[in-house]
Amino acid sequence: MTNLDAYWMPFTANRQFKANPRMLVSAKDMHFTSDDNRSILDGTAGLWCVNAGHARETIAEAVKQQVLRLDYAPAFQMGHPAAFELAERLVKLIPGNFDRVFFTNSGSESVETALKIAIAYHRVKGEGTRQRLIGRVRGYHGVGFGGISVGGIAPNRKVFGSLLTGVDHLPHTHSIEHNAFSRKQPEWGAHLADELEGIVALHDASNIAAVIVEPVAGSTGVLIPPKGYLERLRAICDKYGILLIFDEVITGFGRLGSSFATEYFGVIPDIVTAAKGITNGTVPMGAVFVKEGIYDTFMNAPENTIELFHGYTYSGHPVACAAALATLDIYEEEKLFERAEQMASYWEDAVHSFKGVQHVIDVRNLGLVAGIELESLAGKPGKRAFDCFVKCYEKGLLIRTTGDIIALSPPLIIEKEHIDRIVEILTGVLQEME
Ligand code: PXG
Repeated sequence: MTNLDAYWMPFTANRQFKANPRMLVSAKDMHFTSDDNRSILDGTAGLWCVNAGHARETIAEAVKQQVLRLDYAPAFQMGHPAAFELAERLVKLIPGNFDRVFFTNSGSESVETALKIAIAYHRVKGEGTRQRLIGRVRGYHGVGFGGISVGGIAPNRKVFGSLLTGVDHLPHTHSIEHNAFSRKQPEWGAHLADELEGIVALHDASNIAAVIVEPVAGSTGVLIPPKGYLERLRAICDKYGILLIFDEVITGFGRLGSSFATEYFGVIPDIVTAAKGITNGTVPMGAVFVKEGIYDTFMNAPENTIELFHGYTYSGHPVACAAALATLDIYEEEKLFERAEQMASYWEDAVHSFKGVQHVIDVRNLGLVAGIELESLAGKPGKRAFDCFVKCYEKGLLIRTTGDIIALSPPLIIEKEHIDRIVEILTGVLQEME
């Protein structure tokens, strides 16, 4: 038996886990296999990343070939073909006029990169006072200091000191009172975008660099934007020359049944962050897309100067690029984004069948995402959902929970029978739970 002591596990109750480990040893398509040789249906695409399903042969082959051909090339002042090819493919995939991509290794790094680009962009334009960043309550933007500062999840912030200065937050848009059991976008809440006007009035537009939001907030419990909300944010940012950043780490690469949320909602931000599904979760990688004009603004410095003092040893790593190119091929050949769109109505009906099941106080959905909110046990927030997670795992289903919200986000290759199975297991667990 492997010794579990040395590994300090991320975002995990370490002692609880090590006392009763849940160990996955292999995976194929829609299923994991656990160390006690049980098949576990993947209701979460890993952590929202394995959009094309597990263990895809063509990605494995592309990775192997890349390691043998060119395992690594320095990322600074040197290049290799796959990074340029991938960037070209990505800007063609995303709608709107995004014309450049900066590569990172995770969603968190994409967020830090986007925030830094936003502040530096205003400075090179001669508006160096624009330094403030506006996030949103309940926002999740990874775990870098920038990301937790603009993020709005107290436990992710409170023990980490003074964070970034000059940050403010919009209110979140979640309201069970007004929007419980909405299908797709809820009706109530577009006016919450107008809170940005108040923030601008307080700090003055000349001091604000960017607003960052998740178009659909994922890890904070599946918060779907109210109808008209994102449009209003866009309009207010335009009015004051503030850059709008969409954090699409979860919503990118087909999750909503479109390439990006940007396409789904028809609202085009200035910067988009991505990661996760870019390589189907096989090799760490992230990307930041910038709208036409942003890159060009940086190109006014003398030609021999480095225009942006930012980057990672592994920006555009050859193996990540190879995995991403093979992943994009799968998305395209199997039309997985369209497939997700087609499956979304069956998914919607299925998850809304949780309405009326005991403990369930809300169900919300969009694309192949669903949030099922449970009533908390008195004095024990999060316990009911976590117990549900453990019981589902025992019965062969992987779900994610945050607080007392269950988040479902299966691989886009999911079949109706898998959806039925998710509903069957989860309903059974909820019915037998305290
Ligand atoms: N932005 C968003 C919107 C995310 O969802 C990140 C940034 C950070 O990405 P990295 O690659 O640095 O982890 C994320 C990550 C969950 C869950 O269960 C969600 C994430 C990560 C782990 C778990 O909801 N999102």
